[in-house]
Amino acid sequence: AAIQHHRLRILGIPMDLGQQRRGVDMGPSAVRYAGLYERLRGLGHQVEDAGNVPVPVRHEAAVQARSWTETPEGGLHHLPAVVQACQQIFDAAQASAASQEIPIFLGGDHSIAIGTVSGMATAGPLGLIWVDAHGDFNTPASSPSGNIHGMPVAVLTGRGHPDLVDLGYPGAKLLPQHIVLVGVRSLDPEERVALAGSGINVYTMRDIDELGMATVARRALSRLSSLARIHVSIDMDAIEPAVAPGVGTPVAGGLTFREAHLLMEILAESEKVRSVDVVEINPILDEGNRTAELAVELIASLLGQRIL
Ligand code: EXY
Ligand code: MN
Ligand code: MN
Ligand code: MN
Repeated sequence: AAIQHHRLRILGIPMDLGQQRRGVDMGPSAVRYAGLYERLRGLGHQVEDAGNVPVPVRHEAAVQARSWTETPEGGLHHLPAVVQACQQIFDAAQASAASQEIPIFLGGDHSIAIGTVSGMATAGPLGLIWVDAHGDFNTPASSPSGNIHGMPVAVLTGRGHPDLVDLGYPGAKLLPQHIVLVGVRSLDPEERVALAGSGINVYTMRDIDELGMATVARRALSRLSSLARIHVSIDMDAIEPAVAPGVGTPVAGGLTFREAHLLMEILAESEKVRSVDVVEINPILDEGNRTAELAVELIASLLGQRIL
């Protein structure tokens, strides 16, 4: 079948407050420099780069004055600043959800997905495919770090700090059976127990090793077969760190280059992809700009690029 052309909106979110390392706020620039706009235009899509959503800077005076840095509130680092930024992200995503366009959200750390997914969920039932080495299913009680980027999947199902859970509108944004995790290989002890009992569909690296990515990708889609709209959240640490070294929390044993592309290609064929996050790229830790360059190729595969 011929490639479907869409209106695409690129939105940068230079968020680094959901974790401790510096540099992930440069992710949007890295992906832009890697040629995202041109690549998507080249596929025939109509593309608009809408610039960046404002995110408080770590050492900004206002952030300091309101103790938005250094002091975890209720154990969560930078909670008020993350909530403020996610509210703006929510507003932008909600506007996109109400239009015909497909937004491409460039993180930033994975805490941005609290805003992107919540905003996209305002337009009706939404399936979520979360591609990640991690479960991102911690709560303030289970988190070993207090880092909000380890919590967004829990938050979206209604578990966690109320300021995060009630972002945009009160309560859970997604049903657990409408969430699929792919690429998982690093869970904290309590996170693991909670995830196993949650009803979320989890495909670990072992599942991918045993079944192959084609089967995993098709099963993931069949789990979401009742839904017409899917959000794909790509944490670049899902990919093998030798292939995607520019991430803050690398874990060995990740997706190969082709496994990652095959997943995108099969998801593209569903013609249900309504929105995309690409997160956790840290250019300071990268070799050249190869992780952002890979991200551009994966987004292209997700939006219709094919080999033949
Ligand atoms: N599970 C760990 C924590 O909660 O601190 C590490 C989380 C890393 C989250 C990343 C980016 O997907
Ligand atoms: Mn993540
Ligand atoms: Mn991760
Ligand atoms: Mn493998």
